[in-house]
Amino acid sequence: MRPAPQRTAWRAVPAFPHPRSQTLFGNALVRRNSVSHPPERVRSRYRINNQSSAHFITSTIVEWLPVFTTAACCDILVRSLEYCRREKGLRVHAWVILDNHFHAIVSGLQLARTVADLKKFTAHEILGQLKLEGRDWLLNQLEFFRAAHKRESTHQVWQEGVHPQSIASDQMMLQKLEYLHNNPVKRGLVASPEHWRYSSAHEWLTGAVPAMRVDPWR
Ligand code: NI
Repeated sequence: MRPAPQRTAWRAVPAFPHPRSQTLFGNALVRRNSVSHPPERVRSRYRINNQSSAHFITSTIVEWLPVFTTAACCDILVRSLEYCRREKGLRVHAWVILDNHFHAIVSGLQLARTVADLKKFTAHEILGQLKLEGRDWLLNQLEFFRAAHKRESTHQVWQEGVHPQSIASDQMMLQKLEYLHNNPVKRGLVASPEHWRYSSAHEWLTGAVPAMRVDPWR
């Protein structure tokens, strides 16, 4: 059932621009898709109800296990996002991969379905890559923590759900961009968001902040 439109007398936050309009965030042109689709059935506490709006999503490895510690594992996720963009109409507005989870701001038709497929596909690919890398401890953990109802596979890579949050305004978009791109900084891995290879920060920010200034030569 479609939720009834909220009746508010006024809004503190300006609404997202008209469906046909485009908004510039940093260097990226963000457009809201005006076509609406019925909600997808997904097994999650949260649901993507409004298929046409951009969503902030988070997907986490079971038990927060550190899977994305090699470039090959990160590249599986990047390639899969690119595939969904090319073949499934997914729009990726921002993304970041950390060792045990990733965040993205995405939009597009059939969003819930596309993201579910992406998780399923990357889980399979990641297991193959972990075997190739001989990461047996990790594989054993992914096997041990497989949910009991997941009978179709021997391992579980991703936790269920993506905790989607609909981006309701430009202000919320900027807040989520800030949060997303600052993940590696908060962990102390890089001095500035754009130093992290596996994120879209370099597309949004100009000017790097070095961890330490060096002395001039000569
Ligand atoms: Ni995070």
